[in-house]
Amino acid sequence: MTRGPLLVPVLGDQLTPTLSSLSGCTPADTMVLLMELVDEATYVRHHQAKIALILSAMRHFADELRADGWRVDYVRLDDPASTGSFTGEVMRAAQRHGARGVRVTEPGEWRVRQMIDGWADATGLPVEVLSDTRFVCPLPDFFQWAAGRRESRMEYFYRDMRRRTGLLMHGDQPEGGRWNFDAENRSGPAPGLNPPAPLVFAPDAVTQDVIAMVRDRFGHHFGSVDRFGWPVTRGDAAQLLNHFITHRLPQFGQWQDAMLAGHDTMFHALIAPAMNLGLIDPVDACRAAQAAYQAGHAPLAAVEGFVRQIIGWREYIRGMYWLTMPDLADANALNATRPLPEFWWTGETRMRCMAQAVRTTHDNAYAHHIQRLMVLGNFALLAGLRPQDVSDWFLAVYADAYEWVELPNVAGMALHADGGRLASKPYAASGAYINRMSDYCGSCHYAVKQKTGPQACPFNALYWHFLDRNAAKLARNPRMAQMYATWNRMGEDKRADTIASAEAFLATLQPARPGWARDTSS
Ligand code: FAD
Ligand code: DLZ
Ligand code: SF4
Repeated sequence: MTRGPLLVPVLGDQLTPTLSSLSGCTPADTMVLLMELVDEATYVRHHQAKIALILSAMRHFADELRADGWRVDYVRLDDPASTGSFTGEVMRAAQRHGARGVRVTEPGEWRVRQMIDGWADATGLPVEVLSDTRFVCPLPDFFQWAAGRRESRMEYFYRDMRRRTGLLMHGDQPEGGRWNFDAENRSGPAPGLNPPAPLVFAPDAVTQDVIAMVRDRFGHHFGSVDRFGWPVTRGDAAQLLNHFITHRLPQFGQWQDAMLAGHDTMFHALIAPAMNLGLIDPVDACRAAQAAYQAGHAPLAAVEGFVRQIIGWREYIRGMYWLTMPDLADANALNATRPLPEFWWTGETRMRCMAQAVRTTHDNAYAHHIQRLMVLGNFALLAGLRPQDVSDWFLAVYADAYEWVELPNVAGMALHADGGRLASKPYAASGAYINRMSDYCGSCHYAVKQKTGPQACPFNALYWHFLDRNAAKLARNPRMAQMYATWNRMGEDKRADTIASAEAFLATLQPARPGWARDTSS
């Protein structure tokens, strides 16, 4: 019988010392395995900065574990013997160390779960898969919560999470007497609004090495590493969170939905990349925000808004991912078939809002929530872009993108491709919304107030085109009734003009060249 160590593979987004797979293990009896993998960098062609972030954070985490006394086997990307895949490397490591078994925390992605489910056969060893305790809601609890309901809406789930964590609670009652202060969190930008500069971290020697390797191996991927400034250690991530709590949280709520040209981060926290890697604990982040409220530093509406995003939306999105996979990956309830346009990769468009969103995505591997939902997502919804193309794009380009959080946001929240399981109505909006929430439209090539014709803001005619072509699926939704009533009241000529205008715009869209998101050579 083999008496070697227990092999504990730690995946690239499991960089947490209290990870369930490590808890209860003793360093002397355990071999931790971290793997830099070509397959993971290329199954979609991730943004260069995202690859640099993950690999640098992995290298720093290996050092952190070694400093805590763990034995770490670290497979580098350029290891000539590497197979490039999770399964291949677990098999090699199991042999190398004569492992007696494998222990792993459940992964974030369906695709990786399928691989792990094959490890027992591949290695001939017992494989234990443990729950990811870095989330507030264990998956079985989410499934049970969803099973008893006709509609599994976020708001009710969120209240359960408030009760479960005790965040912003007085006994069983919500702080301030209300669960939700969303209505106070929707202001358009005020004149002179000047968000604070984001905190950026100069790459240390480890990150510089990784950046050089990424330029060399993945320089043809979308994006740039020229302005890389993400935190890659637990200490830097804590500093980023503190910076947010001190300088941004007090105004986060009020300007949460606002957009300003050139201000790529507004008052947002910028913590999702670090949190999704495991460098920031979600509940700790919420407690820090709660403490700021208790100290009188930040208003309740801002703090509640922040807490809702994390223990509400983030947890709910994860639950919905595992509840609806694998079907969610192919969902296309609105039969949207238009290919992703090339300008999503090049940024070459005269639509100023879209150009701003693609530029910050390219430069920083980041765009804030309203750019993702109400500019990019809204465009994809109205133009009828194919959900799988849109999802590949979102998965590739953002530093915080892993399928468990990207796919439900794209297919469910932005595109309504899940038929409304996640959101009760599509987030569809015309140019007026973007004009109200941003300063983009004033110097755009297009006229936001013009409804039809080549100079008109494309969102305007596209909005009605979307409603018209999806009437059979959406007109009976009570939350859409007013929009359909307005459309039906419009004169025949005006409607025909609107449809023609939208179709003229759609005809100008050049489909993206193959190979941006996925390798199409084989
Ligand atoms: P803030 O705006 O400061 O919010 C604070 C935190 O709340 C975030 O860090 C995040 O952890 C959490 N949060 C807020 N909204 C959501 C949400 N809808 N789902 C999950 N967590 C949320 N988030 C990702 O982490 N990865 C993704 O790949 C991703 N893809 C998205 C795609 C679309 C189409 C949309 C509409 C949203 C997506 N989001 C994604 C959610 C959200 O936009 C990002 O979490 C946020 O922009 C990250 O920036 P921040 O840390 O500055 O967030
Ligand atoms: C996204 C990513 C990348 C680019 N590289 C690695 C890697 O080299 N090694 C690794 O363990 N994980 C990587 N990841 C994250 C995985 O693709 C995967 O998304 C997560 O482990 C979630 O299942
Ligand atoms: Fe975007 Fe239309 Fe405004 Fe131009 S006019 S920035 S396309 S919403």
